[in-house]
Amino acid sequence: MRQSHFYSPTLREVPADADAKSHQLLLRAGFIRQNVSGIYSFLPLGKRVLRKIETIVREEMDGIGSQEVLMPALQPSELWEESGRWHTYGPELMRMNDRHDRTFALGATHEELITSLVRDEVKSYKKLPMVLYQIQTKYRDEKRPRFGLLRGREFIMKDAYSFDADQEGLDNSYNNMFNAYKNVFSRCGLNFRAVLADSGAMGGKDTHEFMVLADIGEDTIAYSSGSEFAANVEMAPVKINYSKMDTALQNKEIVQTENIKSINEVTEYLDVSASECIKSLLWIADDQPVLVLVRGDHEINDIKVKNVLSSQVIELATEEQTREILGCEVGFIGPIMIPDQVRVIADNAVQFIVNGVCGANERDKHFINVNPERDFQVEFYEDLRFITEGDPSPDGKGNIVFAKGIEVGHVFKLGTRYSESMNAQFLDKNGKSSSIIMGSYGIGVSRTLAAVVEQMHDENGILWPSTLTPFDLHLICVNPKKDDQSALGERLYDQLKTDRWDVLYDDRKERAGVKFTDADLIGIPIQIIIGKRADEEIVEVKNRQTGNKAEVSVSDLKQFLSNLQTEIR
Ligand code: 9G3
Repeated sequence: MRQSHFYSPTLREVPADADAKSHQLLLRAGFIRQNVSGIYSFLPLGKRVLRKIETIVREEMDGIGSQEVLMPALQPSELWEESGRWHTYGPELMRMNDRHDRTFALGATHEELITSLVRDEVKSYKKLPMVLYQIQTKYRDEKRPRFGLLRGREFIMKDAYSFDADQEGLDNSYNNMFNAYKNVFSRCGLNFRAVLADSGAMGGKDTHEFMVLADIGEDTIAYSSGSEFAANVEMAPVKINYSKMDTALQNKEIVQTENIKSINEVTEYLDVSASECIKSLLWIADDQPVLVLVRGDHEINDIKVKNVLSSQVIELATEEQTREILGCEVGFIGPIMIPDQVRVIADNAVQFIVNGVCGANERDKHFINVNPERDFQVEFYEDLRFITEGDPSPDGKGNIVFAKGIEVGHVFKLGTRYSESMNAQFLDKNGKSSSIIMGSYGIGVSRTLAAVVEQMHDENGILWPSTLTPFDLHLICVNPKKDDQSALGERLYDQLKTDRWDVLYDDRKERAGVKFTDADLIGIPIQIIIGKRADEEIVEVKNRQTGNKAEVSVSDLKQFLSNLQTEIR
């Protein structure tokens, strides 16, 4: 492709309202242009990369026996009425009416559509398992679209749906998809983690998110430095064999602590460490007061408390609720001598505190030398705290590291959530009718493109991996006005295309500096520069990823390029 005729307008300046690096670079390098907030056009460079990602996705989906379909973006509202979701989604679900005033949703996802498609034809267990997928535009009217393709209102998703006769079948479909996702993101050159994202029963296995590690990411993940363990920070289980210090138990004493409330103030004033303190907070779980205890250096994980109490609603008691129920303000509450109707539960670490400190349930008073079991009882000890960096990984291998992540994939075990409500039944081998067991699996294809740029760029521009680069080679004729340079340029352009390289040829009548800046911005991994030594049939080959340059004679170029290709990431 000749760059003089190629639609890839580069920008010198960083666009004002682009905060994410990928957003800036994709705009500046001429890969995308914004239509309106959250809605983008892919220019030829962007479309080429998009196509390569889609090809990788198709290969991996087809590789596990999924079948590609294409469903409509216009979805009759009746289907969302059947599933009960028409009224659960607010303005994020884009809706419209047709000329006959019938109502439609613009597809944000396709569980309803695909279930209505399958229920009409798939009636026998003999047709199961079946996995269907599509690569299609999705519409979600985000309240705050931002970071370019990372959070758009119209975006490209691969969404797949599995249909099985039983739970074992679903587990199998899920595992196949899980492994296919690992292949997709590895082939895109991404540093990612498959993250336990279960929000239901703690530690359940029914959903994972695929997170690309990047500071711009909106989610915080906890992953192990020594294994593949990774979880949403609020989901990560804490598994530690605490040991009890073997110091002698001292007698409990009450001490005057005038206006000393926070853990920092207590540790400072009483000269103890946070790990010797018992932090007590009153929660209201389904209208029941529950005092939750954690060690002073830990934080209560409200999702874990909610799950362990299997309560519907849980919230921190207000100041006045605390005063009313426990008779004193938050900074001085503790587990000793509290009203019977208040349940007391504690994180596992609390039971190993020796001669600790806790509030005395009296203003300006704390207890010291407090020992669990001797001085207070709890209903139970459980894993109730947030995991922290440095904790041992729950799988026992390595330690926990926190990182920000961009969610590029999400896999769910849906069960019969949609087949029940939309009556997608099949006859099993005994002729009994039951609901099809489903799974749903998404990859943000356009988001993945941006995530690649977030992870692979330097101060001069994008660093495309060889699997996704818009072209294999960037051939640059420094000064087309020089006959020897333009003649060699034309010759090499033809030769390289004949050798089946995908070449972007910068034949523009631009200053050399502009050409080099644009080439580094666009980020094609191999640059071939035709300059002053063209008359000696010598060109310069630059590895964009490492910056290494070499002078190569045209006769050695073919060999040189195939060697270099193996070094390119
Ligand atoms: C909506 C809107 C936004 C949504 C959804 C529905 C997220 C919605 C979850 C999923 C689940 C899976 C298939 C591919 C993988 C993910 N945001 N989700 O259902 F109407 Cl406005 O999309 N769907």
